[in-house]
Amino acid sequence: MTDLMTTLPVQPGPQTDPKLGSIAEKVQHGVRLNAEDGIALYQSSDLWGVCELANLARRRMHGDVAYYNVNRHLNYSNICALSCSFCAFHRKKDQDGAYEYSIDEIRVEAQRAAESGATEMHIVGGLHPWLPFEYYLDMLRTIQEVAPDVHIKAFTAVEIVHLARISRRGRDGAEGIRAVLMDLREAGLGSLPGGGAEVFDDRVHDEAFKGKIRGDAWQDVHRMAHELGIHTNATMLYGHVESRPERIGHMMLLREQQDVTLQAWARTQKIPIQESINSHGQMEPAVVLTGPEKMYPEDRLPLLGTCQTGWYQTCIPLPFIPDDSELQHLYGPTGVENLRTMAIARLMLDNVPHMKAFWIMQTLPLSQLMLQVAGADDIDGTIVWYDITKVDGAGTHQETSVADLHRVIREAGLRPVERDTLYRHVKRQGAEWTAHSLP
Ligand code: V47
Repeated sequence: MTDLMTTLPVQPGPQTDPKLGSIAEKVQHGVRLNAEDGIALYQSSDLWGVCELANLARRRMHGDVAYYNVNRHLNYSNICALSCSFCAFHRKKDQDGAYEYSIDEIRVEAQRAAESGATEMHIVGGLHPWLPFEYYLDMLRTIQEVAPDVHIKAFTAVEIVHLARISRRGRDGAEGIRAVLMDLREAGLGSLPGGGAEVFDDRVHDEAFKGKIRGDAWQDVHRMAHELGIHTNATMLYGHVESRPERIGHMMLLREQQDVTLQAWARTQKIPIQESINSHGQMEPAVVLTGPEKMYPEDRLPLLGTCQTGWYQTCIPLPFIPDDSELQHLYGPTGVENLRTMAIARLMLDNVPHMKAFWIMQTLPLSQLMLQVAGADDIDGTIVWYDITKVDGAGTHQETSVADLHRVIREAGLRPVERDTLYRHVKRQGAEWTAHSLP
Protein backbone atom coordinates (compact mmCIF):
# COMPACT_ATOMS: atom_id res chain seq x y z
CA MET A 1 0.00 0.00 0.00
CA THR A 2 1.26 3.47 -0.80
CA ASP A 3 1.04 6.48 1.50
CA LEU A 4 -1.85 7.74 -0.56
CA MET A 5 -3.81 4.61 0.23
CA THR A 6 -3.32 4.88 3.96
CA THR A 7 -4.50 8.50 4.01
CA LEU A 8 -7.69 7.81 2.09
CA PRO A 9 -10.92 7.53 4.08
CA VAL A 10 -12.13 3.98 4.56
CA GLN A 11 -15.64 5.10 5.38
CA PRO A 12 -17.87 7.35 3.33
CA GLY A 13 -18.58 10.81 4.70
CA PRO A 14 -22.06 12.00 5.66
CA GLN A 15 -24.57 12.09 2.81
CA THR A 16 -26.62 15.21 2.08
CA ASP A 17 -29.52 13.00 0.93
CA PRO A 18 -31.06 11.20 3.94
CA LYS A 19 -32.41 8.52 1.58
CA LEU A 20 -28.82 7.38 1.02
CA GLY A 21 -28.39 6.57 4.72
CA SER A 22 -29.67 2.99 4.63
CA ILE A 23 -27.81 2.31 1.39
CA ALA A 24 -24.57 3.65 2.89
CA GLU A 25 -25.09 1.36 5.86
CA LYS A 26 -25.42 -1.65 3.56
CA VAL A 27 -22.36 -0.71 1.51
CA GLN A 28 -20.30 -0.18 4.64
CA HIS A 29 -21.18 -3.65 5.90
CA GLY A 30 -20.94 -5.39 2.54
CA VAL A 31 -24.66 -6.14 2.34
CA ARG A 32 -26.06 -6.53 -1.17
CA LEU A 33 -28.19 -3.69 -2.56
CA ASN A 34 -31.59 -4.50 -4.07
CA ALA A 35 -33.34 -3.07 -7.14
CA GLU A 36 -35.10 -0.36 -5.07
CA ASP A 37 -31.71 0.75 -3.75
CA GLY A 38 -30.46 0.96 -7.33
CA ILE A 39 -33.37 3.18 -8.32
CA ALA A 40 -32.87 5.34 -5.19
CA LEU A 41 -29.22 5.81 -6.21
CA TYR A 42 -30.40 7.07 -9.60
CA GLN A 43 -32.93 9.42 -7.94
CA SER A 44 -30.63 10.74 -5.26
CA SER A 45 -29.91 14.48 -5.19
CA ASP A 46 -26.49 13.68 -3.69
CA LEU A 47 -24.41 12.53 -6.66
CA TRP A 48 -21.18 12.92 -4.71
CA GLY A 49 -22.61 10.77 -1.94
CA VAL A 50 -23.37 8.07 -4.53
CA CYS A 51 -19.86 8.36 -5.98
CA GLU A 52 -18.28 8.20 -2.57
CA LEU A 53 -19.99 4.89 -1.86
CA ALA A 54 -18.83 3.50 -5.21
CA ASN A 55 -15.31 4.73 -4.52
CA LEU A 56 -15.34 2.96 -1.17
CA ALA A 57 -16.34 -0.33 -2.84
CA ARG A 58 -13.67 0.17 -5.48
CA ARG A 59 -10.95 0.98 -2.97
CA ARG A 60 -11.76 -2.12 -0.97
CA MET A 61 -11.23 -4.28 -4.02
CA HIS A 62 -8.38 -2.54 -5.79
CA GLY A 63 -6.81 -0.08 -3.37
CA ASP A 64 -5.03 2.65 -5.30
CA VAL A 65 -4.50 0.56 -8.44
CA ALA A 66 -5.98 1.56 -11.79
CA TYR A 67 -5.56 -0.87 -14.66
CA TYR A 68 -4.79 -0.29 -18.31
CA ASN A 69 -3.56 -2.54 -21.08
CA VAL A 70 -1.52 -2.31 -24.25
CA ASN A 71 -3.96 -3.53 -26.84
CA ARG A 72 -5.20 -3.20 -30.38
CA HIS A 73 -8.81 -3.22 -31.44
CA LEU A 74 -9.62 -4.69 -34.84
CA ASN A 75 -13.03 -4.28 -36.44
CA TYR A 76 -12.62 -6.80 -39.27
CA SER A 77 -15.76 -5.83 -41.19
CA ASN A 78 -18.60 -3.35 -40.87
CA ILE A 79 -20.87 -5.28 -43.23
CA CYS A 80 -23.82 -6.41 -41.17
CA ALA A 81 -27.06 -8.26 -41.82
CA LEU A 82 -28.67 -6.18 -39.06
CA SER A 83 -29.46 -2.46 -39.02
CA CYS A 84 -29.75 -1.57 -35.33
CA SER A 85 -31.02 1.97 -34.94
CA PHE A 86 -28.38 2.96 -32.33
CA CYS A 87 -25.45 1.76 -34.45
CA ALA A 88 -23.55 3.99 -36.88
CA PHE A 89 -21.01 1.28 -37.73
CA HIS A 90 -23.02 -1.10 -39.91
CA ARG A 91 -23.04 -0.97 -43.72
CA LYS A 92 -24.68 -3.04 -46.43
CA LYS A 93 -22.49 -4.78 -49.01
CA ASP A 94 -22.52 -2.12 -51.76
CA GLN A 95 -22.88 0.86 -49.48
CA ASP A 96 -20.23 3.56 -49.36
CA GLY A 97 -17.61 2.78 -46.74
CA ALA A 98 -18.37 -0.97 -46.50
CA TYR A 99 -15.19 -2.98 -45.86
CA GLU A 100 -13.85 -6.34 -44.78
CA TYR A 101 -10.30 -7.33 -43.88
CA SER A 102 -8.65 -10.14 -45.80
CA ILE A 103 -6.74 -12.76 -43.83
CA ASP A 104 -3.50 -11.24 -45.17
CA GLU A 105 -4.48 -7.83 -43.83
CA ILE A 106 -5.31 -9.41 -40.50
CA ARG A 107 -1.88 -11.08 -40.46
CA VAL A 108 -0.25 -7.67 -40.92
CA GLU A 109 -2.34 -6.18 -38.08
CA ALA A 110 -1.36 -9.06 -35.79
CA GLN A 111 2.32 -8.62 -36.64
CA ARG A 112 2.05 -4.90 -35.88
CA ALA A 113 0.29 -5.67 -32.62
CA ALA A 114 3.05 -8.06 -31.53
CA GLU A 115 5.80 -5.64 -32.61
CA SER A 116 4.23 -2.82 -30.65
CA GLY A 117 4.17 -4.94 -27.49
CA ALA A 118 0.40 -5.41 -27.36
CA THR A 119 -0.78 -8.15 -25.03
CA GLU A 120 -4.31 -8.26 -26.46
CA MET A 121 -6.21 -8.00 -29.71
CA HIS A 122 -9.87 -7.11 -29.24
CA ILE A 123 -11.72 -8.21 -32.38
CA VAL A 124 -15.37 -7.63 -33.27
CA GLY A 125 -17.33 -6.93 -36.44
CA GLY A 126 -20.78 -6.91 -38.00
CA LEU A 127 -22.83 -10.03 -38.76
CA HIS A 128 -21.30 -10.58 -42.17
CA PRO A 129 -23.85 -12.26 -44.45
CA TRP A 130 -21.50 -14.42 -46.51
CA LEU A 131 -18.06 -14.82 -44.92
CA PRO A 132 -17.80 -18.56 -44.12
CA PHE A 133 -17.02 -19.95 -40.67
CA GLU A 134 -13.58 -20.94 -41.97
CA TYR A 135 -12.72 -17.23 -42.32
CA TYR A 136 -13.08 -16.77 -38.56
CA LEU A 137 -11.02 -19.85 -37.77
CA ASP A 138 -8.35 -18.73 -40.26
CA MET A 139 -8.33 -15.30 -38.65
CA LEU A 140 -7.62 -16.78 -35.22
CA ARG A 141 -5.06 -19.32 -36.46
CA THR A 142 -3.22 -16.63 -38.41
CA ILE A 143 -3.01 -14.34 -35.39
CA GLN A 144 -1.85 -17.24 -33.23
CA GLU A 145 0.82 -18.08 -35.77
CA VAL A 146 2.33 -14.60 -36.07
CA ALA A 147 1.55 -13.29 -32.56
CA PRO A 148 1.43 -16.33 -30.26
CA ASP A 149 1.74 -14.28 -27.05
CA VAL A 150 -1.10 -11.92 -27.87
CA HIS A 151 -4.38 -12.83 -26.15
CA ILE A 152 -7.29 -12.87 -28.59
CA LYS A 153 -10.46 -11.44 -27.08
CA ALA A 154 -12.92 -11.78 -29.91
CA PHE A 155 -16.53 -11.94 -31.06
CA THR A 156 -19.55 -10.71 -29.14
CA ALA A 157 -22.26 -13.19 -28.16
CA VAL A 158 -24.25 -11.86 -31.13
CA GLU A 159 -21.46 -12.90 -33.50
CA ILE A 160 -21.12 -16.28 -31.76
CA VAL A 161 -24.81 -17.03 -32.40
CA HIS A 162 -24.31 -15.96 -36.03
CA LEU A 163 -21.27 -18.26 -36.33
CA ALA A 164 -23.24 -21.15 -34.85
CA ARG A 165 -25.88 -20.60 -37.54
CA ILE A 166 -23.48 -20.36 -40.48
CA SER A 167 -21.26 -23.20 -39.33
CA ARG A 168 -24.29 -25.49 -38.96
CA ARG A 169 -22.61 -27.09 -35.97
CA GLY A 170 -24.73 -29.06 -33.50
CA ARG A 171 -28.30 -30.31 -33.64
CA ASP A 172 -29.78 -27.44 -31.67
CA GLY A 173 -28.85 -23.86 -30.86
CA ALA A 174 -27.06 -24.62 -27.61
CA GLU A 175 -25.09 -27.53 -29.01
CA GLY A 176 -24.02 -25.43 -32.00
CA ILE A 177 -22.90 -22.54 -29.81
CA ARG A 178 -20.89 -24.83 -27.55
CA ALA A 179 -19.29 -26.51 -30.57
CA VAL A 180 -18.41 -23.17 -32.14
CA LEU A 181 -16.92 -21.87 -28.90
CA MET A 182 -14.75 -24.99 -28.67
CA ASP A 183 -13.65 -24.70 -32.31
CA LEU A 184 -12.79 -21.03 -31.85
CA ARG A 185 -10.88 -21.76 -28.66
CA GLU A 186 -8.89 -24.45 -30.39
CA ALA A 187 -8.05 -21.95 -33.15
CA GLY A 188 -6.78 -19.41 -30.61
CA LEU A 189 -9.71 -17.59 -29.00
CA GLY A 190 -8.80 -16.55 -25.45
CA SER A 191 -11.92 -14.80 -24.14
CA LEU A 192 -15.13 -13.04 -25.17
CA PRO A 193 -15.58 -9.27 -25.06
CA GLY A 194 -18.69 -7.79 -23.52
CA GLY A 195 -20.29 -6.22 -26.57
CA GLY A 196 -23.79 -6.73 -27.90
CA ALA A 197 -25.50 -6.95 -24.51
CA GLU A 198 -27.16 -3.52 -24.95
CA VAL A 199 -30.01 -3.56 -22.37
CA PHE A 200 -31.51 -6.85 -21.22
CA ASP A 201 -35.12 -5.86 -21.69
CA ASP A 202 -37.53 -7.00 -24.40
CA ARG A 203 -39.26 -3.60 -24.72
CA VAL A 204 -35.95 -1.82 -25.24
CA HIS A 205 -34.77 -4.61 -27.53
CA ASP A 206 -37.79 -4.29 -29.81
CA GLU A 207 -37.46 -0.53 -30.02
CA ALA A 208 -33.71 -0.15 -30.59
CA PHE A 209 -32.17 -3.45 -31.71
CA LYS A 210 -34.91 -5.74 -32.96
CA GLY A 211 -33.31 -8.50 -35.00
CA LYS A 212 -30.42 -8.86 -32.58
CA ILE A 213 -30.50 -11.74 -30.09
CA ARG A 214 -32.42 -10.96 -26.89
CA GLY A 215 -30.81 -10.61 -23.48
CA ASP A 216 -31.53 -14.21 -22.44
CA ALA A 217 -29.79 -15.57 -25.56
CA TRP A 218 -26.81 -13.23 -24.96
CA GLN A 219 -26.54 -14.49 -21.38
CA ASP A 220 -26.83 -18.10 -22.57
CA VAL A 221 -23.74 -17.68 -24.78
CA HIS A 222 -21.76 -16.23 -21.87
CA ARG A 223 -22.99 -18.99 -19.55
CA MET A 224 -21.78 -21.62 -22.01
CA ALA A 225 -18.45 -19.82 -22.38
CA HIS A 226 -18.08 -19.76 -18.59
CA GLU A 227 -18.89 -23.46 -18.40
CA LEU A 228 -16.08 -24.08 -20.88
CA GLY A 229 -13.68 -22.06 -18.72
CA ILE A 230 -13.68 -19.02 -21.02
CA HIS A 231 -13.71 -15.64 -19.28
CA THR A 232 -15.97 -12.94 -20.63
CA ASN A 233 -16.93 -9.29 -20.11
CA ALA A 234 -20.32 -7.60 -20.11
CA THR A 235 -21.43 -4.22 -21.41
CA MET A 236 -24.56 -2.14 -20.92
CA LEU A 237 -25.34 0.36 -23.66
CA TYR A 238 -27.39 3.07 -21.96
CA GLY A 239 -28.75 6.56 -22.58
CA HIS A 240 -31.00 5.93 -25.62
CA VAL A 241 -34.58 4.61 -25.34
CA GLU A 242 -34.27 2.72 -22.06
CA SER A 243 -35.32 3.96 -18.63
CA ARG A 244 -33.18 4.02 -15.51
CA PRO A 245 -35.12 1.13 -13.89
CA GLU A 246 -34.47 -0.89 -17.05
CA ARG A 247 -30.75 -0.30 -16.55
CA ILE A 248 -31.06 -1.57 -12.98
CA GLY A 249 -32.90 -4.63 -14.35
CA HIS A 250 -29.94 -5.27 -16.68
CA MET A 251 -27.47 -5.06 -13.80
CA MET A 252 -29.59 -7.41 -11.67
CA LEU A 253 -29.67 -10.06 -14.41
CA LEU A 254 -25.90 -9.90 -14.86
CA ARG A 255 -25.36 -10.12 -11.13
CA GLU A 256 -27.64 -13.13 -10.79
CA GLN A 257 -25.78 -14.97 -13.51
CA GLN A 258 -22.43 -14.19 -11.91
CA ASP A 259 -23.73 -15.46 -8.54
CA VAL A 260 -24.51 -18.83 -10.06
CA THR A 261 -21.05 -18.97 -11.62
CA LEU A 262 -19.14 -17.90 -8.51
CA GLN A 263 -21.02 -19.92 -5.91
CA ALA A 264 -18.98 -23.11 -6.04
CA TRP A 265 -15.76 -21.11 -5.95
CA ALA A 266 -17.01 -18.97 -3.04
CA ARG A 267 -17.70 -22.14 -1.03
CA THR A 268 -14.17 -23.46 -1.58
CA GLN A 269 -12.79 -20.04 -0.58
CA LYS A 270 -15.01 -19.83 2.51
CA ILE A 271 -16.46 -16.57 1.25
CA PRO A 272 -19.73 -15.96 3.10
CA ILE A 273 -22.73 -16.43 0.86
CA GLN A 274 -25.60 -14.03 1.51
CA GLU A 275 -29.27 -14.45 0.60
CA SER A 276 -30.83 -11.89 -1.69
CA ILE A 277 -34.08 -11.43 -3.61
CA ASN A 278 -33.56 -11.91 -7.33
CA SER A 279 -35.40 -10.19 -10.19
CA HIS A 280 -38.14 -12.88 -10.04
CA GLY A 281 -38.80 -12.15 -6.35
CA GLN A 282 -37.13 -15.37 -5.19
CA MET A 283 -34.43 -15.74 -2.55
CA GLU A 284 -31.10 -16.68 -4.08
CA PRO A 285 -27.51 -17.02 -2.86
CA ALA A 286 -25.39 -13.89 -3.35
CA VAL A 287 -21.60 -13.68 -3.55
CA VAL A 288 -20.59 -10.14 -2.55
CA LEU A 289 -16.96 -9.22 -3.23
CA THR A 290 -17.09 -5.52 -2.37
CA GLY A 291 -17.50 -5.87 1.41
CA PRO A 292 -15.08 -4.70 4.11
CA GLU A 293 -13.12 -7.94 4.14
CA LYS A 294 -10.74 -8.48 1.26
CA MET A 295 -12.70 -10.98 -0.81
CA TYR A 296 -11.79 -9.87 -4.27
CA PRO A 297 -10.35 -12.83 -6.13
CA GLU A 298 -7.14 -11.09 -7.28
CA ASP A 299 -5.02 -12.65 -4.55
CA ARG A 300 -6.92 -15.91 -5.05
CA LEU A 301 -6.62 -15.97 -8.82
CA PRO A 302 -4.28 -18.97 -8.94
CA LEU A 303 -7.03 -20.94 -7.20
CA LEU A 304 -9.66 -19.60 -9.52
CA GLY A 305 -7.43 -20.56 -12.42
CA THR A 306 -7.71 -24.17 -11.38
CA CYS A 307 -11.48 -24.14 -10.89
CA GLN A 308 -12.10 -24.54 -14.63
CA THR A 309 -14.89 -21.98 -14.76
CA GLY A 310 -14.96 -18.70 -16.58
CA TRP A 311 -16.80 -15.68 -15.16
CA TYR A 312 -17.54 -12.04 -15.89
CA GLN A 313 -14.29 -10.21 -15.28
CA THR A 314 -15.34 -6.70 -16.16
CA CYS A 315 -18.45 -4.66 -16.68
CA ILE A 316 -18.24 -1.81 -19.19
CA PRO A 317 -21.12 0.69 -19.08
CA LEU A 318 -21.20 2.23 -22.59
CA PRO A 319 -22.83 5.64 -23.04
CA PHE A 320 -24.88 5.88 -26.22
CA ILE A 321 -23.12 8.01 -28.88
CA PRO A 322 -25.91 9.28 -31.16
CA ASP A 323 -23.70 10.68 -33.96
CA ASP A 324 -24.57 9.29 -37.42
CA SER A 325 -26.95 6.66 -36.05
CA GLU A 326 -30.67 6.47 -36.82
CA LEU A 327 -31.24 7.71 -33.28
CA GLN A 328 -29.14 10.83 -33.72
CA HIS A 329 -32.15 13.02 -32.94
CA LEU A 330 -31.73 11.84 -29.33
CA TYR A 331 -29.27 13.39 -26.94
CA GLY A 332 -26.75 10.94 -25.55
CA PRO A 333 -26.35 10.74 -21.77
CA THR A 334 -24.70 13.71 -20.04
CA GLY A 335 -21.33 13.48 -18.31
CA VAL A 336 -23.11 13.59 -14.96
CA GLU A 337 -25.34 10.69 -15.97
CA ASN A 338 -22.29 8.74 -17.11
CA LEU A 339 -20.58 9.33 -13.79
CA ARG A 340 -23.66 8.27 -11.86
CA THR A 341 -24.19 5.16 -14.00
CA MET A 342 -20.59 4.04 -13.49
CA ALA A 343 -20.95 4.52 -9.72
CA ILE A 344 -24.24 2.63 -9.61
CA ALA A 345 -22.82 -0.21 -11.72
CA ARG A 346 -19.94 -0.54 -9.22
CA LEU A 347 -22.37 -0.64 -6.32
CA MET A 348 -24.95 -2.99 -7.84
CA LEU A 349 -22.50 -5.37 -9.52
CA ASP A 350 -20.85 -6.31 -6.25
CA ASN A 351 -19.68 -9.65 -7.65
CA VAL A 352 -18.00 -8.40 -10.83
CA PRO A 353 -14.33 -7.67 -10.07
CA HIS A 354 -13.70 -4.81 -12.51
CA MET A 355 -15.48 -1.72 -13.82
CA LYS A 356 -14.09 -0.28 -17.01
CA ALA A 357 -14.35 3.35 -18.10
CA PHE A 358 -13.86 2.83 -21.84
CA TRP A 359 -12.10 6.06 -22.70
CA ILE A 360 -13.00 5.91 -26.40
CA MET A 361 -16.67 6.40 -25.53
CA GLN A 362 -16.39 8.18 -22.18
CA THR A 363 -13.47 10.45 -23.28
CA LEU A 364 -10.18 10.54 -21.38
CA PRO A 365 -11.10 13.39 -18.98
CA LEU A 366 -14.36 11.74 -17.92
CA SER A 367 -12.69 8.32 -17.63
CA GLN A 368 -10.15 9.92 -15.32
CA LEU A 369 -12.95 11.27 -13.14
CA MET A 370 -14.58 7.83 -13.09
CA LEU A 371 -11.33 6.27 -11.86
CA GLN A 372 -10.87 8.97 -9.28
CA VAL A 373 -14.36 9.22 -7.81
CA ALA A 374 -16.94 6.91 -9.39
CA GLY A 375 -15.79 3.33 -8.84
CA ALA A 376 -14.00 2.50 -12.10
CA ASP A 377 -10.67 0.67 -11.81
CA ASP A 378 -9.86 0.13 -15.50
CA ILE A 379 -9.58 2.43 -18.49
CA ASP A 380 -9.00 -0.10 -21.33
CA GLY A 381 -5.91 0.47 -23.44
CA THR A 382 -3.97 2.04 -26.25
CA ILE A 383 -6.66 0.87 -28.78
CA VAL A 384 -5.02 2.28 -31.98
CA TRP A 385 -7.92 1.63 -34.39
CA TYR A 386 -11.59 1.92 -33.50
CA ASP A 387 -14.45 2.09 -35.93
CA ILE A 388 -17.64 1.45 -33.96
CA THR A 389 -18.08 4.87 -32.38
CA LYS A 390 -16.40 8.19 -33.03
CA VAL A 391 -16.86 10.92 -30.48
CA ASP A 392 -16.69 14.54 -31.65
CA GLY A 393 -15.73 13.70 -35.22
CA ALA A 394 -12.85 11.34 -34.35
CA GLY A 395 -11.62 9.13 -37.20
CA THR A 396 -10.85 5.43 -37.11
CA HIS A 397 -7.36 6.08 -35.77
CA GLN A 398 -8.09 6.51 -32.05
CA GLU A 399 -4.88 5.84 -30.23
CA THR A 400 -3.42 6.87 -26.94
CA SER A 401 0.03 6.19 -25.53
CA VAL A 402 1.04 4.35 -22.39
CA ALA A 403 2.56 7.63 -21.20
CA ASP A 404 -0.82 9.33 -21.53
CA LEU A 405 -2.66 6.54 -19.72
CA HIS A 406 -0.07 6.76 -16.92
CA ARG A 407 -0.53 10.50 -16.71
CA VAL A 408 -4.32 10.25 -16.60
CA ILE A 409 -4.17 7.63 -13.84
CA ARG A 410 -1.48 9.40 -11.79
CA GLU A 411 -3.27 12.73 -11.99
CA ALA A 412 -6.28 10.93 -10.49
CA GLY A 413 -4.10 10.04 -7.48
CA LEU A 414 -3.94 6.38 -8.48
CA ARG A 415 -1.19 3.90 -9.35
CA PRO A 416 -1.11 2.69 -12.97
CA VAL A 417 -0.74 -1.06 -13.35
CA GLU A 418 -0.46 -2.67 -16.75
CA ARG A 419 -2.59 -5.82 -16.94
CA ASP A 420 -3.14 -8.49 -19.54
CA THR A 421 -6.63 -9.55 -20.57
CA LEU A 422 -6.96 -11.82 -17.53
CA TYR A 423 -5.85 -9.05 -15.16
CA ARG A 424 -2.43 -10.54 -14.53
CA HIS A 425 0.13 -7.84 -13.90
CA VAL A 426 2.45 -7.28 -16.85
CA LYS A 427 6.17 -6.78 -16.26
CA ARG A 428 8.25 -5.38 -19.11
CA GLN A 429 11.95 -5.53 -19.74
CA GLY A 430 12.88 -3.87 -23.01
CA ALA A 431 10.73 -5.43 -25.73
CA GLU A 432 9.99 -8.55 -23.62
CA TRP A 433 7.00 -8.86 -21.30
CA THR A 434 5.64 -11.43 -18.89
CA ALA A 435 2.34 -11.63 -17.02
CA HIS A 436 2.06 -12.57 -13.34
CA SER A 437 -0.94 -13.56 -11.26
CA LEU A 438 0.30 -11.64 -8.26
CA PRO A 439 1.93 -8.21 -8.20
O1 V47 B 1 -21.47 -4.19 -29.10
C1 V47 B 1 -22.61 0.30 -30.82
C2 V47 B 1 -21.85 -0.67 -28.60
C3 V47 B 1 -20.22 -2.22 -28.48
C4 V47 B 1 -22.89 2.35 -30.24
O2 V47 B 1 -15.24 -6.29 -23.46
C5 V47 B 1 -22.38 1.65 -29.15
O3 V47 B 1 -13.53 -5.17 -22.74
C6 V47 B 1 -22.39 3.55 -27.89
O4 V47 B 1 -18.44 -3.96 -26.52
N1 V47 B 1 -22.92 4.27 -28.89
C7 V47 B 1 -18.76 -2.50 -28.83
N2 V47 B 1 -22.13 2.24 -27.98
C8 V47 B 1 -17.82 -2.04 -27.72
C9 V47 B 1 -17.65 -3.06 -26.65
C10 V47 B 1 -16.49 -2.99 -25.75
C11 V47 B 1 -15.73 -1.83 -25.68
C12 V47 B 1 -14.62 -1.81 -24.83
C13 V47 B 1 -14.25 -2.90 -24.09
C14 V47 B 1 -15.01 -4.05 -24.18
C15 V47 B 1 -14.58 -5.26 -23.42
C16 V47 B 1 -16.14 -4.10 -24.99
O5 V47 B 1 -20.47 -0.85 -28.63
C17 V47 B 1 -21.28 -2.84 -29.33
C18 V47 B 1 -22.47 -2.02 -28.92
O6 V47 B 1 -23.00 -2.51 -27.73
N3 V47 B 1 -22.25 0.39 -29.55
N4 V47 B 1 -23.01 1.50 -31.27
C19 V47 B 1 -23.17 3.71 -30.07
N5 V47 B 1 -23.70 4.44 -31.07
